[in-house]
Amino acid sequence: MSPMRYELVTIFPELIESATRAGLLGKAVETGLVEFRCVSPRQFTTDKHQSVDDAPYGGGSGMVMSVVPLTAACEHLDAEADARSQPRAHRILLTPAGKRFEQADAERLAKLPALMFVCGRYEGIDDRLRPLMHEELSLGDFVLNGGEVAALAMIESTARLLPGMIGNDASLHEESHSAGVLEYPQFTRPREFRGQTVPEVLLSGNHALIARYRRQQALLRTREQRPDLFARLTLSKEDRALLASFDEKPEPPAPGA
Ligand code: 6GU
Repeated sequence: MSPMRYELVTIFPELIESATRAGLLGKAVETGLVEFRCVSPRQFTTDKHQSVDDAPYGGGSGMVMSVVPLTAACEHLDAEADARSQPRAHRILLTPAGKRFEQADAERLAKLPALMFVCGRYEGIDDRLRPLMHEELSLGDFVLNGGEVAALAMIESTARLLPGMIGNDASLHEESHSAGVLEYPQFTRPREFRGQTVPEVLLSGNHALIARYRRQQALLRTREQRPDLFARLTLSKEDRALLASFDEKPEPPAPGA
């Protein structure tokens, strides 16, 4: 299998390169599962200050990233792919005005052979860059100084879905099984920590009961922390019974309950 190729257009290539050398992502690079290509729009400037931004037409505060070096950087990456007979990358603009990125996007993008993340900085990007993009994505409703951290989040969430990524097989299956629900609480040794004990049911060895307890806790957590997700769930009859048993008696389900 040819590696998933991640291309980045950023004025901070060192930021991306250091993050992609660490941890599981670094391993994935070493084993040839993924590869990274970073280019800076600064490489494609012609003035002596290597400016990548300029004052906005119409006035106002702040600077705007220039469309010229950004376009040159994108086209350079395409030309490189062409020269290697590799598929051109799917172009993604990182902007807080984009569609909010979610797990379904990670799953969709992980299937593509190459992704290009175009990271904006400063107060904005010349709007004429937008027609060159396949899509625009945001990490959420908050503001970052630039798209780099958002790109890294999208890289990590797609890379971990790639077949052959270390340790993804069983846990990914569990994740899809519990889609739309938050994780159940987990515990490891010691059995008691500062007066907090591990729920008895987890020490019981009764796997059916443990599964029921975990499902109940996952549903409760989702209802409490993420009412928006909870509202979109289709609860089974068993799920409703698990919630009802908690609402009547706020404890883990008793044997035979
Ligand atoms: Cl993709 N870019 C910036 N600058 N801020 C963000 C974002 C992206 N997503 C959330 N906030």
